[in-house]
Amino acid sequence: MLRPPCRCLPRPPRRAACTGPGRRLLLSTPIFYVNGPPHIGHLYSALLADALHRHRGLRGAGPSRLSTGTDEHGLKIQQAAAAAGTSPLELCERVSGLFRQALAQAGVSFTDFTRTSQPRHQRAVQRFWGALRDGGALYKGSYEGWYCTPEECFLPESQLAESRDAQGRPCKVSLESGHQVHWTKEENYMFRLSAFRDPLWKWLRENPHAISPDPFYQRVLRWLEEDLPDLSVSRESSRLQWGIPVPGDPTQTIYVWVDALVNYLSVVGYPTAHGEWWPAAHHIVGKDILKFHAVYWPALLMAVGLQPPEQILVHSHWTVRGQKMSKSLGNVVDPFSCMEQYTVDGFRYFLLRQGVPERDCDYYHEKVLKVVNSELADALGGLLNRSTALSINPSNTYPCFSESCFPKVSDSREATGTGRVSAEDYALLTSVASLPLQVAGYFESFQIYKALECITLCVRQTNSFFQRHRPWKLDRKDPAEQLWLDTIIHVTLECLRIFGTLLQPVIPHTADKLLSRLAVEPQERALSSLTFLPRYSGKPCPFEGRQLGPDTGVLFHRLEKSREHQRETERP
Ligand code: ME8
Repeated sequence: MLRPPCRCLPRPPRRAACTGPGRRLLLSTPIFYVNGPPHIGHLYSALLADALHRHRGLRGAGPSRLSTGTDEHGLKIQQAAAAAGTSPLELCERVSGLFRQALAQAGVSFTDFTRTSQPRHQRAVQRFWGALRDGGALYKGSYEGWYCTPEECFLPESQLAESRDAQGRPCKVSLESGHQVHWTKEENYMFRLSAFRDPLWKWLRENPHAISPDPFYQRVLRWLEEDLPDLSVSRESSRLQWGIPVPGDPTQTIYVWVDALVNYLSVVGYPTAHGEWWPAAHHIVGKDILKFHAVYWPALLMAVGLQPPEQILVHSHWTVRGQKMSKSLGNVVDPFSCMEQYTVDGFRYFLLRQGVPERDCDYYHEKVLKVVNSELADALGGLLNRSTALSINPSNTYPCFSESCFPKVSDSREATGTGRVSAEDYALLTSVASLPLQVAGYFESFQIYKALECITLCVRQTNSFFQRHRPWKLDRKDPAEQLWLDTIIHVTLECLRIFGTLLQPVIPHTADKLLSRLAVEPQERALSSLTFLPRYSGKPCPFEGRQLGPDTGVLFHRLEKSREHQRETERP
């Protein structure tokens, strides 16, 4: 292929405009293809972003936005519409609406929903293209190779395998996705990706946390050691009509991945207003689209003189009973029915508690029931229920803490044999007091599942504390016993207040119910002002003596086995 000389590449990226405390942050999910309805994998990406967004809000960490949306152009959508006997526009309207509805129903706190068919986005893409062209990053060349339409990219031989098509004829398929590829030869615009190997390498070496978790960072470094050929960034309009035309050349349509990636800029007002937000962007993406985000996108940005995004947070995939989710296997899990079956918070909790970004995670019905019932219904709900029971707290108020019952010690290891309080009780205080920082650290390092694991451990510890002291056995007529009883309840409610506050980004409805029951006002639910058990340190507690909230109902109802699964297990 003929490569005309490069005019002025690469350009040094501009300095970050938005660093420092209270700074802005753009969180994003991928924009999803509309060739099929949403599934739980899409929801998982959005929930990770949502939990980070909500946690940031509770920390008062500065203005942030959460962008999501739908990727509506390309051959894949054009073909899906033709197969469905509808127009691409009709297909996009319908399926984009489903994505929006699923995310809204799941409580995803998105501030922006981009559709690549929107004129605002299309203008931004054309301007971006103009900047690439003006910077000398594009040239026209004849390109040929194996194109995989479901992945919307050309694949090198090393990523192909031999297979057979539906008619039994030999064909080539993508190693990664198993989809058939087709030999394509076209006149295309090419992007000088090869010129960006060194700048990309430098960027990654200087920013070891730019791609997280680390195994994905290492993967990208390995890619940069391999061949990095130039990238075809347009398709002939005769083949691909459903897309954004190349400015000044109607015979070509802009490659759908360039179109889609620019959504992260168009959403913050590129080409005029993006400076307020860019490059303070954290992209949450699945491992399947890592190369597009960690290699192509930063290179494209550098080519127009912009900085790469601050972070790319990568997660692995959900499988279903050990199998990859796929239309052909008929095992794609519908998020609407999961939310109905497990409740919104139940399903949010399951995905975020069991989803480990570094590795694929498996979904199946019994596992959801087990996790959600044991941790939300029994442990958390049971603790609230027991510690607010009218039989032990008939006044239904937040009881007082007595320093004499729970004397302060400077080191919890010294605390054996101090009256009724045991070393384990002091250990509980230490665990819960350090929980907010621990949880914040895990959110910061994109390990939300670990944050939830720590909270769960503390809930268990609190249950043991309550159980150990058997407050229901205490004699309320005896003033000394009453003081001790009140102290046990006070400590338990304080622990619950911390759990409820920390769980808000993950199970917002349940956390709201819990905090309302504890009479914690909305303005008292932020993480920045969260203080655990102030009375233990001799400080006043604003909750003492408050009337508890009126909703005495069950915090989280146990989930029942679905009828369908009931039948499955009953089969001989
Ligand atoms: O790739 N488990 O869109 P897409 C977890 N339009 N997450 C999964 C998943 C699974 N089994 N399957 C999909 C595209 N995902 C492009 C993106 S962005 C500029 C353009 C999630 O509809 C995961 O985040 O195929 C993955 O990266 C994304 O959905 C792909 O969605």
